[in-house]
Amino acid sequence: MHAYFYDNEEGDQRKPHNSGMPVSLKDLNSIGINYMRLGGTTQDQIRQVDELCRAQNYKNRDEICISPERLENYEEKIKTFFAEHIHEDEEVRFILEGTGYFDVRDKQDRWVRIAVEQSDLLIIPAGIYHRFTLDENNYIKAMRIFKEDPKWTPINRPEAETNKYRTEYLRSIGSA
Ligand code: KMT
Ligand code: NI
Repeated sequence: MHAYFYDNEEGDQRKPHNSGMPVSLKDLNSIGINYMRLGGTTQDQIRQVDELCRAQNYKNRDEICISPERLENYEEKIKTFFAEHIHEDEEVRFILEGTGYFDVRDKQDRWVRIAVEQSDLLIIPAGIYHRFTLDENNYIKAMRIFKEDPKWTPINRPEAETNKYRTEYLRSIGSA
């Protein structure tokens, strides 16, 4: 995982868009993002995921493979993933293969780009504005982990502005 401020240049979302200004894990933690890199073999990693799910009471999981060949309605889904949105539950992702970018808004509403790869486990809190894109490798396989039944529905900006999970999130990071 590495993170940096997005350059906000027009053009292909799959390009790095690296402004050259890094963002630390501590900065990410301060906006409620949790990150772990899991060690060992894939089997060891799955055991660690199981342990996390027990400890945090995450009850469901599935796997998603995103590539032009492997995902149905690819173009449409890619657009949905990249629309700025929140969820009413955490977005927990363990990267099994490939790479991609999660963009999250910081306290000053700047985009922070988080580049993820195999072995990265990212927890995006409920209520934070974010989006996802593949990078130029055009391939990622991730385990999606949910508390209960997946609360799939993305709530896009600006409808999310008055959502209570958004308000609670802002309070949790000391911004409201
Ligand atoms: C989401 O919710 O944005 C996704 O599931 C796609 C990213 S998972 C690598
Ligand atoms: Ni999302």
